[in-house]
Amino acid sequence: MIYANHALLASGWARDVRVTIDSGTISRIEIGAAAHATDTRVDTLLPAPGNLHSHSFQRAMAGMTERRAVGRDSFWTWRELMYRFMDRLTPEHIEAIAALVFMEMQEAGYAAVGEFHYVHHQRGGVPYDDIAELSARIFAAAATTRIGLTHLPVLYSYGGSGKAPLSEGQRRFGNDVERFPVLVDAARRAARDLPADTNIGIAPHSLRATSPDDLRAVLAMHEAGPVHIHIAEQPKEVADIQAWLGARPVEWLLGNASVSADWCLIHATHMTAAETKAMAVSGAVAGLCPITEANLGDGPFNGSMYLEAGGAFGVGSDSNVNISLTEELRTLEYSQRLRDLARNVMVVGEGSVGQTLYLGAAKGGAQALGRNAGEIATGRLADLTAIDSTAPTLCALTRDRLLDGLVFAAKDSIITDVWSAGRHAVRSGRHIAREGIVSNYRKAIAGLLASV
Ligand code: NGQ
Ligand code: ZN
Repeated sequence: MIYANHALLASGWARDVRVTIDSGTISRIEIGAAAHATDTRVDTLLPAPGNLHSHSFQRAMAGMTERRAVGRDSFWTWRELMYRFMDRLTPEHIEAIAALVFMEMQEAGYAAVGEFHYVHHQRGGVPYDDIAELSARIFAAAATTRIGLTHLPVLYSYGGSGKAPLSEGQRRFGNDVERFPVLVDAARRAARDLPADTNIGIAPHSLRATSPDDLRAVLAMHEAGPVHIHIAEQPKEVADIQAWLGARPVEWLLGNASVSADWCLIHATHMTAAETKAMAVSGAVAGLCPITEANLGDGPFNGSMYLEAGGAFGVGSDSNVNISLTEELRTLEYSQRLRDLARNVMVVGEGSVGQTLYLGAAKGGAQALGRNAGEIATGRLADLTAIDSTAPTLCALTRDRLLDGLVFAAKDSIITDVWSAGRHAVRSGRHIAREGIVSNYRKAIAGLLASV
């Protein structure tokens, strides 16, 4: 049982709240209750958002691509460096990095992650003996950290739009539409021992890494669950797709696939007003990754118009160059302010920007991950985070301003506890398996550097 001095329930703020959890799900909420001696006591309880987009392995190259090479720096040159780094990773590296990343996510207040998993094969592109070896490594990392996992095996068949062949650096990603379902089935079997809140979806990587026919084929095979796709992140990508398919990426996708609430469109940075409104109406979630989008020079999302049109959104840490939920939300809002020379953009009408962003990301994140979560209510998964509202950063704020303080003013050290479907993984601000995870990571990185 959790006892919170304050809790932000689906029905609003409440005091002296006792939350009962049964098999990972919230079974009872008592308001104005007395604490029992055995309760876990926290100051302020919030729904914990899911992180809807991650490529965990990229964490290990954070800080390695921030040196200027004149005339040679763009998203596309970053991608070359990333491919080169990725090529040296072994299954052991991938598991150790993923465990560190998932732990850091939980310490940042995320209860769950959507791992957009596209490194499948050995160097050169030959599958491992177990075709889902690297999915199994992600599962092992999820088990170690106890994070809620939505695994998204990726179909990546081409090197660029117009069915260009895979480049040397992309061989480890490659599957065709025949082999892809074999991989997904193997991943499903390997995930059987994970907790019941584990979910498996599919992810056609992007329009440029698939083809209209292949996309149709994998969607026809996919019975239920999340569908994630990268879309319209870079101007060159928009121009290439337009030249090939005769429409802009979001325009093409909305016109040619039955995009619905099961879908998550990652980035969707470059959209016309018509695309923005149509995407909002589709019910899909915009998977925004503001820190990575800033880091890679993608541009600002059309946030104000999308929100105005009622669009669903969530956030992801994508390249994991920095893992911070509050910073993702803050960067999203600041990208709008810098573009519009305005303040308090990401809210419809009047009200709290922090609360709009935080609760919006909790709701949209849960939707994108296919998790029955996103708010504190009976029947929902116990994806919960606790913060200390008595800390100097927040102690002056009334409840209706608390999430503004959290998003704009606080450091992640304000987070005291995190539960992933009731699994209490972060206590007193630290992950319970931190020591072992960090020492494994250090060993893996030492091995990686020695192999160069
Ligand atoms: C990714 N990253 O899947 O990690 C991509 C780069 C690619 C972003 N789009 C790889 N930010 O596009 O092939
Ligand atoms: Zn991505």
